[in-house]
Amino acid sequence: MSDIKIYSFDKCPFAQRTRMALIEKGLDFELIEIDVYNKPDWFLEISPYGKVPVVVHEGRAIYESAIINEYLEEKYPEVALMPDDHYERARARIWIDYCSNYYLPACTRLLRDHQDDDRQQQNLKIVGERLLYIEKECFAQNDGGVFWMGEQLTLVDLHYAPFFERFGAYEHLFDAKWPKECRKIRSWWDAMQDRKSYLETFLPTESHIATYSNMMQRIAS
Ligand SMILES: N[C@@H](CCC(=O)N[C@@H](CS)C(=O)NCC(=O)O)C(=O)O
Repeated sequence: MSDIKIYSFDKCPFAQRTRMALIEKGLDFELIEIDVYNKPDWFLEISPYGKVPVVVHEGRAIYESAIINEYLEEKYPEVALMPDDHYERARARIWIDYCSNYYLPACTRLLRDHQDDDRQQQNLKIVGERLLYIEKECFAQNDGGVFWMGEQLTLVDLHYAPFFERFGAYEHLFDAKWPKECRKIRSWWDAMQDRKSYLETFLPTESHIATYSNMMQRIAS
């Protein structure tokens, strides 16, 4: 039996990040599916925020996907998912932060404001601008390699991938579009979709459309 347990929910993009990290690192783990809409009482004892993902390792719980992934990186460095160079590591963390504080909030506003045409037009513009920023300030600065940090797949790729997977649902529901200049992001996304870690964790666009439609109904009521 594995000594890593991950408490997850198949539709959760944050849990997907951590499942992808475990798979990329080739670690054995036990996957425990939690229905986040109907959480068992015992789950609240190991998840202080009541959220997935939680990893229990050596009998102790670790939560928050970005922190779990850093923990796995430090504990299991054999398959490295962060650059060696200190500056590049800092750069990787800046892009992880950009996802959490800029890219993802821009996408989340699409769900929140879908009934307000003016705000939604502004939101779509901001999503496009953030994609262009990533293309120019990150991908265009790399010497080579298809990944976010260049040649090496890192935690940055895993941090963003679940939200690019969901872009098809933004296209369908909100008419979101990738700026055509985002060619390097496109190549990245093509490469990511071939990864075993993606193929074992992704859900089809129809599933995301249904999830977001339900979420929007809940927000509206
Ligand atoms: N910042 C957290 C976010 C995790 C999160 O929001 N998980 C959602 C599912 S996608 C959840 O467990 N929601 C249950 C709840 O809030 O009650 C992380 O990165 O791990």
